[in-house]
Amino acid sequence: MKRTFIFLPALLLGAGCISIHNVPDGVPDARKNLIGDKTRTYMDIVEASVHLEGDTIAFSVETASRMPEPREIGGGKQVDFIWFVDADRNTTTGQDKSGNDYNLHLYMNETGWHTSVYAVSELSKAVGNTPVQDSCKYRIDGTTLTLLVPQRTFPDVFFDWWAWSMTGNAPDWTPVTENPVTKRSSTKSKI
Ligand SMILES: [Ca+2]
Repeated sequence: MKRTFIFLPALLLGAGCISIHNVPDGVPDARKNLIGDKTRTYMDIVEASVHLEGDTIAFSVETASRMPEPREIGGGKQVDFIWFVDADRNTTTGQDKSGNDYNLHLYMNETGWHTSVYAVSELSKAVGNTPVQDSCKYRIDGTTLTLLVPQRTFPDVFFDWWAWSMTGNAPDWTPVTENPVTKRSSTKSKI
């Protein structure tokens, strides 16, 4: 945590912004790369980014088209946008071989938008600051979807991350559709 207090003020002064990730305008992702139902262009991630906003970390994706309204999507359907965080940037620790310690879900079904933060590794479970279901803020701004997770959730602001969209939590809505995971990025490489 010590590095946090050294580097963030420098960023604020030097850049005039609070971006903490390696590409200020985000990590691009291929357009029209959905697997499954390619007409669900609202799931097609074209850019992903992570920024610090006050005492929260903002996880965003931009999609190829606007998400439908919850009432339009109908019963039995659900779209999850998920950001994975490898908190110790070590692929040998985590939920699986990608090294993810946290899975951050912003998802929509017929009841509306919801948030879930999962601590999925021994490391993240030991931190113990995991937000409870639906306690995180979020923004739906046109084709930009943002999940705001308290910074205290994570042991450090420096971590690896990548994003995914999928309908795997609505398996009866066929075909199950996904935007394959975006390129792995790091909030540290710029610093
Ligand atoms: Ca895409």
